[in-house]
Amino acid sequence: MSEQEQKMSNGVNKTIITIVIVAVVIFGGYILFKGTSQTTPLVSETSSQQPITEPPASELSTSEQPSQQPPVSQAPVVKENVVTYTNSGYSPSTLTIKKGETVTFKNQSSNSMWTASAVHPTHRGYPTTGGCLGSTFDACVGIQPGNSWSFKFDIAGTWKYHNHLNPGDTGTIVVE
Ligand SMILES: [Cu+2]
Repeated sequence: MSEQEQKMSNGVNKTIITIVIVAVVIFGGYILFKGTSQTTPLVSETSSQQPITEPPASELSTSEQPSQQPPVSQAPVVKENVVTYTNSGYSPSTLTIKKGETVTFKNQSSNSMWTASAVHPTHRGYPTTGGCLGSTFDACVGIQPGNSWSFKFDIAGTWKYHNHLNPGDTGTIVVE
């Protein structure tokens, strides 16, 4: 009787110990698995999201800059100094240009336009000689409606002019 009880109690103890060991192993393995499964996704998410979002932003900014630069560099090349003459007179009445630049006088009036340096009628305001009357700043002929006449200003100063055929219409070119 006592031997059987001891055998039975030993058997019960062995199964309890085995269950406890198995439970510890399973529980421990679950904690290890849960611990590693929580830390690894956090590291992989943050490290994988940053490289994906950052490179396209830098690639877009570098690819947009070259396409925006050419129009900016082309704009200063196209510069034209134009004074329009209508039945109301010269417009703009005062035009400021750089030394060496050319001004084109466009006749959009219904009459001829003889642009010439002040002062009527001698035309000697602009300090050059060799013109038909005085200064070379002189169209020396009536420009027909729809046509234009250009003059290159090589001397800095404030130069007044007028329409020799209608001296009341005047304007000013400021050469810097
Ligand atoms: Cu004149």
